[in-house]
Amino acid sequence: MHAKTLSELPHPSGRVPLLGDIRSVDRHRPTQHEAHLARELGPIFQRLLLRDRLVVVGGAKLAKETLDEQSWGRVLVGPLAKLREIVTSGLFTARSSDPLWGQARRILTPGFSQAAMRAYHHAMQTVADDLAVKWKEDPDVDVHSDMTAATLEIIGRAGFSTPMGLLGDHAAASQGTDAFVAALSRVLAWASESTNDLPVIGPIREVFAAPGIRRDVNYVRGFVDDIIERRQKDSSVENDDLLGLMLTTRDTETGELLPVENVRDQVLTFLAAGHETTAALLEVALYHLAADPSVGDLIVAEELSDGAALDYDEVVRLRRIKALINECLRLCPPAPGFFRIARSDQELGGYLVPAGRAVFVLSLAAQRDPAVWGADADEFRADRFLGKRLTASSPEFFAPWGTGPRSCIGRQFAIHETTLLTGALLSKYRLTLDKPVELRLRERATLRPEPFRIVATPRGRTR
Ligand code: MNH
Repeated sequence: MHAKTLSELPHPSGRVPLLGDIRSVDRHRPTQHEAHLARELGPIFQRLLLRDRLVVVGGAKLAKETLDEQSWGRVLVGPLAKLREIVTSGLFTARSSDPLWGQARRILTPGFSQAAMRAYHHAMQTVADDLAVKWKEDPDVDVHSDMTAATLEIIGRAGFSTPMGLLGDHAAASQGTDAFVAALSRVLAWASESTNDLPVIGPIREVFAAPGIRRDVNYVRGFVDDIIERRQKDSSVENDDLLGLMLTTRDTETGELLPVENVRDQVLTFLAAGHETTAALLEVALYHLAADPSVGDLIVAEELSDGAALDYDEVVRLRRIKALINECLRLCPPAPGFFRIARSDQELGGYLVPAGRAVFVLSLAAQRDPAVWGADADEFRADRFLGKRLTASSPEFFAPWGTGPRSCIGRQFAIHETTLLTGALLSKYRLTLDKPVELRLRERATLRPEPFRIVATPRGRTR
């Protein structure tokens, strides 16, 4: 058996001498474009940008092979490498070899246990209640802005015991949170777009963007410092939330506390990683519920018939909503892919991937691969995951939370908040689209719906 070299991989047509496959670059929707290319070019292909060859793995079978931790590992390239310039050693952007990564992961893991979710439930519930009140006053819902507010409030109230001033009674206390959201989103856009630029264009753009970005980064850091300082001064808060863990827990292995500069990186990481992805997921779920209200009617009839507030255990048992959320994660993974690096020479789909070479695993394509998901792979079917148990040996590729030791630490947190919010809102409101719109996704390191509106009509309380 002789494997072919990566230079022999199929590539998009229209390759230009010297510049490579520039015609195939869609700066604003790069991963959606790559998912199209995967249908055309097969389960593994290349995109050449000047001298950089991006190897894209979009077939379920090959993508699944890269999950093997013996042969493949995680690597910081692409937008992640860019974000390192801003948050050097937060959990997301720290190298696995950085001792601070292991230390922070060990310190923070109890903050995501089942017991911790039970403790966060109430704070999450208050956000669901605030949203329900807001929708009662104004049933014409701007989904993007409400989900940004809800997810930031949840990470703020549950994770940092700090209301963010975006919803509810706290809205009056809004202290620069809107400016924080705007600055953070510009920074994320910068990190993602500059990665997709050709290297020749990149540095020029960066020079122009630099003063603005620097101002945004400083603003975001100041906002985070305020949260930390307020906690350090306030002895009335119990230190049992994420911020408390970061500031007061010693690592079991090293006996060390996290350095304060690192806590800064972590708070920013959780505010960013915790809201943008979860908001994207909620928006996709609300879109599908509003596009076909019968789906929500069925869920309400089966799981939410009494319309009462949901306690922790009830949320855990909402299997139809969980299935719906998994279907949203499959079709529109907020993190559309991740990088894997070959630990030793690997053969992938008949090609030799030499040790140290990174490939981009495109979940967005592999989670829609008809070879394993069936002919209706592109269709939204709310009950596709009902009663389905995926294991390591199932043929289906499904990795919206990433893989291995660097997979999402916030997974249970995100699942609990999306299930609770969806359940709470659905039990009170019937959702519809005011006019038919397509779900369009924009990319800013995450895959997130473009803004759309839904109408929230109170359900009759007669049932
Ligand atoms: Mn999250 C890592 C997806 C919600 C905090 N997250 C990852 C990775 C994926 C991911 C994929 C791995 C990326 C990679 O390998 O390059 N995360 C999601 C999705 C949602 C999400 C789809 C919601 C939906 N994440 C959250 C929430 C939090 C969070 C909520 C915090 C409260 N995620 C993280 C952190 C990491 C991470 C921190 C980095 C973990 C590590 O490297 O140790």
